Amino acid sequence: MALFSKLFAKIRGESSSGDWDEIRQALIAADLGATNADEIIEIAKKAKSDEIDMAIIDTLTTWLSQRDRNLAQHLGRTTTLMIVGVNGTGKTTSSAKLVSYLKQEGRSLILAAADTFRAAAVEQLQTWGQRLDIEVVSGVLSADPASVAFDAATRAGAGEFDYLIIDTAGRLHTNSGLMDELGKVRRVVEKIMPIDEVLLVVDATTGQNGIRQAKAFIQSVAVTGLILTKMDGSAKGGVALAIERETGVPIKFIGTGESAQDLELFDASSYLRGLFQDL
Ligand SMILES: Nc1nc2c(ncn2[C@@H]2O[C@H](COP(=O)(O)OP(=O)(O)O)[C@@H](O)[C@H]2O)c(=O)[nH]1
Ligand SMILES: [Mg+2]
Repeated sequence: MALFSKLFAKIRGESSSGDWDEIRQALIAADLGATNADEIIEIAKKAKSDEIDMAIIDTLTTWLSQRDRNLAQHLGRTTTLMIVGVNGTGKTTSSAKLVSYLKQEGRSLILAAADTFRAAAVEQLQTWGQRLDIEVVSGVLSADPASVAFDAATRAGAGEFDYLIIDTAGRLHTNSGLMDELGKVRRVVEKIMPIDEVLLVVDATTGQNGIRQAKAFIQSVAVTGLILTKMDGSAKGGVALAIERETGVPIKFIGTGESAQDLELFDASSYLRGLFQDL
C-alpha cells in the first residue's frame, strides 16, 4: 500500500518533484478523506524531521478503533452472527468465508439464508453450503426473513452448533422499511438466543461513499464489527483508517478475493506497518 511513501520521500528531501498539494491529492486518492489528509500534512509539517514517522504513526493509532477485534465466541451455546449491508458488498460471499474460517478452527456451523427476496440469493448460499458441507436453513421465495432466521435459530439451538451465521438481504440505510426488518429479524432470533455480532459488510472499492453508507447504517443497527471486502481490488489503503476513525467500529476481517479462503483477520498493527513500507 505504501500510502505514505510519497509523503516521506518529500519530507526527507529525496524527492524534488511534488509539492504538498500533490501529496494531499495522493492521500485523498487513497481514500483517506480530505480532512484526514489535511491533518496528516499538518502533523508532518510541524514535526521535527526525525520524528515525523512516529508523530504520524501515533496519530493513526488513535484513529483506529480501540474495541475488541476478536470474533465473538460463546462456549456452551450457539454464537450467532448476523451479516448486514448494502447490496453487492459481499455479504453472502463473506458468510461463506466465515464458514470456511470457522470450520478450520474446528467449529460446527449452520447457515440461515435470510435473503428471501431473490431466488438466486438463496441458491447462492445453498451452493456455498454444499461446497463447504454445511447445512443451510432457507424458506420459500419471499418468505419473511425473520421466520427463516427463527427456524434457523430453532434448528441451531437443537443441534448444538457452535455458530449460526444469518445472511441477510442487501438494503440501503435510507429505506426505513428494510432497516426495520433487520430489527425484526433480531427480535425474533433473540426469543431463542442472543445475536452476538452484527457484522456490517463494506466494499472497500466504494471508498468515501462506502464510509458514508457505513455511518448511516451504524446509526440504526447495533453493528459490532466490520468486514471490509474487495481489498484485493483496492490499492487504496486509506479506507480502513478512515472508516474506523469515522465510526469507531473495529474492522474484524478483510476480504481479499472471491473464494472461500480469501478472508483475513484484520491486524491493525501490520496494516499500519504496511502503510509505511517500501520507503
Ligand atoms: N474481488 C473480490 N470480490 C468479492 C469479494 N467479496 C465478494 N466479492 C464479489 O462481489 C460480488 C457480490 O458478492 P455477494 O456476496 O453476492 O454480495 P451480497 O449482495 O452482499 O451478498 C460477487 O461477485 C463476489 O464474488 C472480495 O473480497 N474480493
Ligand atoms: Mg447476498
